Amino acid sequence: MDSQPVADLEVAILGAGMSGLCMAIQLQRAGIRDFVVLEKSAGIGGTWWDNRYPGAQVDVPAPAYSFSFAPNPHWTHRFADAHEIQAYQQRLVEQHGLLPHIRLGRAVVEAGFDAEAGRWRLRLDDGSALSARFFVCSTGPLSRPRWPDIAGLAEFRGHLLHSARWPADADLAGRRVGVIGTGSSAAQLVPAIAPTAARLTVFQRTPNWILPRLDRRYGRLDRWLTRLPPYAALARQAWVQLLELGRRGFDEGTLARRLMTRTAAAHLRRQVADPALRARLTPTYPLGCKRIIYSNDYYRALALPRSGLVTAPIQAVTAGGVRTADGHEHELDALVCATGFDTVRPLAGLRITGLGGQTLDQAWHAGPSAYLGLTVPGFPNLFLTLGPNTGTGHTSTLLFIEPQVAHVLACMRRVRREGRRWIVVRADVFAAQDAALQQRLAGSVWSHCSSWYRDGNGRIFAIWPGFTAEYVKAVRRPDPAAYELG
Ligand code: N01
Repeated sequence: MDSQPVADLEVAILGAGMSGLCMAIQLQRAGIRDFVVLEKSAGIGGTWWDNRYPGAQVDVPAPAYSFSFAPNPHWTHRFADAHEIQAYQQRLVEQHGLLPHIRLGRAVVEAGFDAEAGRWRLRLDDGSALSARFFVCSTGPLSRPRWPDIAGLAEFRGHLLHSARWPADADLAGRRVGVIGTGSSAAQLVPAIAPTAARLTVFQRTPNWILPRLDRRYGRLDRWLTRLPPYAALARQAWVQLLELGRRGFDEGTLARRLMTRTAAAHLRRQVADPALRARLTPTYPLGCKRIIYSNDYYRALALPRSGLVTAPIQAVTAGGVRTADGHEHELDALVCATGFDTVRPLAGLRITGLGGQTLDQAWHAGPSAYLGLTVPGFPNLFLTLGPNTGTGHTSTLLFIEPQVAHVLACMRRVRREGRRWIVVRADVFAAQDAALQQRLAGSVWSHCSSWYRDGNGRIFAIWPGFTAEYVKAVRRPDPAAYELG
């Protein structure tokens, strides 16, 4: 790939994950070929490049985890694994001729808006610079691993790993392994490593709600049918509608909620025979508050003879393992931190300066927020995909990406068509939308526990509270009155 610094471009995209690739494809379709995709990792895929721990899979059905314009006849299961998804992304890159636009292993360290020229000026970690009229940050909320704030972590002499930075050569077979965390990542990697570990100890701070995973293998017929565009579109749409019904499960008093809670309780009863273990695995917060886990083998992995669940709080990590508050020393050869992501500071490490010298960190002093998750007052020609409050707990994130990209393109077209230098969201429009959103989130299911959806003050900054259709309608075509041009 080209290692020369590029100069003046129309668009710079940060991140070669799902949303960055979608942006690049749609730019090309719109006839805008003067763009670059800057990716800090050594490969394509974003979260699917980074999260390659054993057992990594998506938890929405694959037909809905494909773009509407790119059905994938290669899925082998309803729930695709990380390798298949990364291969899908790689194929998108090849089919759409994106390779010449992608610069791997390049991180942007500084981005400043030059209001006079109407351009973003970017500085990269290799010292090179470029400018682009539009800057699209497609880094998503789950790109920066969060290490646990536990005393002594640096003292550990065994193999220390994070689920989101899994080394390809990690081999935990025959080792005494500890796993900190019980979220989606842990629920997938624990069953994958439990059968071969000498001993597996899971350190649980909070139990989670787990629903069965209704997986199935896709056979030759499925794959043949998916090559027929009407079938692929129908199958995708059927899943989209079914998943949308699940959104009701997050509302108090609904039938969907009762069904989901009962199913999760029955799943636990069926899979865990020991009442004492079952009690320790029973959540004390309402279903849906944290991300729901879909697994058929997590509970079973915990019940294996060489597995153990520790619920005593961790006091410290020591050179030889983990010490818990009950005074127990758990000796370990490897310690896996499945402790999630720094979602509160999604663009930390990159200084973004908008109008009047204001940095994005300053604008976000009370936490990340953006108009419909996409644009920030004071930051012209800057767009976020999968930005604040566009996460979803019930459906495919790709359903949010496509309308976001359509919105961004419409804004770009408007600037070009009207011969202007920049476009920026009106501060009053943003403030009104954000206030309404926060009002709606207050008292919602997500306000009843701590999770990566909330910051330290309890503000819910990551999740979209409504149905997908509502978001799509609000976003697909930008309201011209919401924006100012300069
Ligand atoms: O991270 P998490 P994740 N001491 O933040 C615990 C997506 N995803 O990587 O709940 C002890 O959910 C923490 O405990 P608690 C998906 O959106 C999707 O698992 O804070 N424990 C928790 O148990 C998901 O929601 C898939 O009490 C500590 C865990 O670490 C998101 O990524 C697969 C601790 C962190 O859970 C994040 O999931 C994987 C400490 N100091 C991920 N600090 C799919 O299937 C943290 N914990 C698509």
